[in-house]
Amino acid sequence: MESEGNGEKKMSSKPKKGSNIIPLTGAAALLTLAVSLAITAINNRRNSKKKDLRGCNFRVNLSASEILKLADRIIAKSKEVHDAVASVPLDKVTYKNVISPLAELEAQQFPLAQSCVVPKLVSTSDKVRKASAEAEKKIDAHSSSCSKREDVYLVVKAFAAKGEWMGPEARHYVHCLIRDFERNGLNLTATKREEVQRLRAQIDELSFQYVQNLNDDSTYLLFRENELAGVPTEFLKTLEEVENGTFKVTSKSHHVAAVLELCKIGKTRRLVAMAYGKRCANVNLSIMEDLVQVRHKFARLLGYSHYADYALNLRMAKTSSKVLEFLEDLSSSLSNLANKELAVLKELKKQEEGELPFGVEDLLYYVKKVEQQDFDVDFGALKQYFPVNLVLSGIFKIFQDLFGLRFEEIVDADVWHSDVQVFSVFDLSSGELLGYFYLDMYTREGKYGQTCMVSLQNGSVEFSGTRQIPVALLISQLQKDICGISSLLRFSEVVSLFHEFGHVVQHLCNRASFARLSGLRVDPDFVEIPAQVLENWCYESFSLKLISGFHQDITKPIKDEICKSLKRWRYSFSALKLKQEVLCCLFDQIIHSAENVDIVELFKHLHPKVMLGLPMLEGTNPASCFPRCAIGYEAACYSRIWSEVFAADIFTSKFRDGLLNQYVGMQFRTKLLLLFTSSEVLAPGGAKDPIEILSDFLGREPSIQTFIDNK
Ligand SMILES: *[C@@H]1O[C@H](CO)[C@@H](O)[C@H](O)[C@H]1NC(C)=O
Ligand SMILES: *[C@@H]1O[C@H](CO)[C@@H](O)[C@H](O)[C@H]1NC(C)=O
Ligand SMILES: *[C@@H]1O[C@H](CO)[C@@H](O)[C@H](O)[C@H]1NC(C)=O
Ligand SMILES: *[C@@H]1O[C@H](CO)[C@@H](O)[C@H](O)[C@H]1NC(C)=O
Ligand SMILES: CC(=O)N[C@H]1CO[C@H](CO)[C@@H](O)[C@@H]1O
Ligand SMILES: [Zn+2]
Repeated sequence: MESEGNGEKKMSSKPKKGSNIIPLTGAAALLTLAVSLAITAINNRRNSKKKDLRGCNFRVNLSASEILKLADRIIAKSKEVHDAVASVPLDKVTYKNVISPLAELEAQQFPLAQSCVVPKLVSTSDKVRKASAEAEKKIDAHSSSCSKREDVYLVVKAFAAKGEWMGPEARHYVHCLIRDFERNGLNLTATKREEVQRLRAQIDELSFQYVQNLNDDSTYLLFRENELAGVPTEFLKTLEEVENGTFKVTSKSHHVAAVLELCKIGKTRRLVAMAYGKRCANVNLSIMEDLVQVRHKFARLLGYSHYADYALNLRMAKTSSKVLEFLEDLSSSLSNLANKELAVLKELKKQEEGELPFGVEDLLYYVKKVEQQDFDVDFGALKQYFPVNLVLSGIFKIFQDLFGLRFEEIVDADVWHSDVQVFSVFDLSSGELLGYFYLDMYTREGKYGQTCMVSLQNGSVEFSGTRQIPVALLISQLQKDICGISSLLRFSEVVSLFHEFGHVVQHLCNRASFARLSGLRVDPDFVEIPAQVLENWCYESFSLKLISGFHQDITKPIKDEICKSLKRWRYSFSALKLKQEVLCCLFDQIIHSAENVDIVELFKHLHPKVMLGLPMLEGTNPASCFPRCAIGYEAACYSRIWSEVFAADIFTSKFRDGLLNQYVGMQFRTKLLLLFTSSEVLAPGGAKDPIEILSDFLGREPSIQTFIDNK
């Protein structure tokens, strides 16, 4: 075991070679993996002093006091560098005394800051997690104050005005620095800048209040058992029994979903859907109205015509009219199919409930019913085909083959929990070390509850030419093996592992010179595309077989019929589901790009138009309970569908007929994963338009048609 403290550690030489578990699948892979795990275990016991990873500045398993000390050091160093840059006389600015110190500071401090912040997500110690959260607050407050430093802004601006020659990547970096300062109002007069800060604070307060109201919502309805007919008894048992025979159905989404999907009584579904759609109606509608007004004011002060322009300025979609056009195109392209889907549901309702009008409260229930009848996917039984080790080695194989990579486990690396594994990633042909990733797969107490990829270090190149390699961490929530039986993954977990692995590979294949432009900090409309493309491997028989095997006899992969059903299930009623999503995105885009929209009337008007004539449930208004639009995705709700459409186009036209086609994979790796990050894809004037890069890869303009045809 690791002894105490690992504050300053010397760099080790080469990481020790681990066993290469990758190119095998099925039984062989599992065997190799078992061997490799055994080696890990032995090594863990043998090595009392573990090695640091060469070139990785992320520090593992710091104690609470080390974290707080390190945070203070980070802040002091950052202040020192910012002060030095700010003190450069405006007529003496050069790349070397202004830009490189800032770029190198960011690159070097990021892994150290992550060493303080990441323990909040993964540490086993309560004390450490608390210290980590405290450190994060301090570091965030400091970064925020740096992004408002006028003295630094003026120096950077003076440098840009001087026009010293720079490569396209550096020029893009300087452009981003200035843009970020100006998005904070630094090119405005002092009074206006204060106004910007005041409005920013008001926006934060209002959106916080909106979400807080939703979280605090404690409305509920009471139903007798017969009124809840259809919901499973196990679910009923979880409900609070208020008086004898009446059960409390709250407006929490798991309660609502269970009733809307399973309850046979139309009236109950209707009541629940109404209560759900009315949450916080009084207070949040007016908060939303205020929020939109303040956002427009904020954007206008900064020189934008409305908030959507401000938000979209950083994104691939660029303008609100483009987003609206995209959403409207998509909605009308989906109408035929959605109408067919709706007809099926209406017919079923007629059979079950007679001539009652079909309403939005019936959608989930009848969709579920058809899915139960038509698809023989038993998700409980499906798990038996996804033992964790097999899935993992299959994923490794696919990613390595496709992208020309080699993963190698480092068995004696320092980690924060004995379950955590570390891998080196090499370029297959050159043997160059590209980076590392940590896998922290299993749930445990106190660990962060989402599956995600976290960057621990971003790729960059220093002025001196030294390259810093990227390091990633994948956190997931799998159940650990019980009594030596390999844990089994739900299908949704398989898909989400694939997705997050897509982010890991995207991060590691990065060749950016600037930490700020590296990793996943590309255009937010683009960032999900690679991971969404890769999710498709979970629905093709060929690749599904590489990642599956019956747990008691892993030579038996999943059956073809099941693969086919999974694919059909993926697209079942997808046009209707997507229409609902488009509806919300339209609302979000319209209110953030137009003046004085009546948000109550807007939904009433849009609903039947998008949802094939189905009216909104009376008294409800989605605008009062639409958190994405209040915080985080305002004016950008469309982004998820946007990237899905492009992902579908890329997969279908490039990969579907060659799931392990390394030629296409390498093109994908060098063209798309490097978006914005290598001079190859940067035009002389700065960043190339992502649409151009996509068109270049596809050999034509990207289109929504493939996405529609897949349905
Ligand atoms: C149960 O409900 C019935 C009718 O609603 C009522 O008459 C009876 O008193 C209740 N019993 C108890 C123990 O609350
Ligand atoms: C400040 O910068 C923004 C964005 O670069 C620009 O639109 C705006 O016109 C500038 N305002 C002033 C007063 O220069
Ligand atoms: C992490 O550090 C703590 C003490 O700070 C130590 O008890 C623990 O064993 C370390 N964990 C690992 C996996 O090295
Ligand atoms: C490094 O990448 C991460 C994730 O992609 C990003 O959040 C972070 O801001 C980047 N670091 C720097 C210094 O820009
Ligand atoms: C005025 C009003 O309707 N306030 C409500 C806001 O939302 C919370 C949570 O639903 C309710 O508790 C308030 O009554
Ligand atoms: Zn993602």
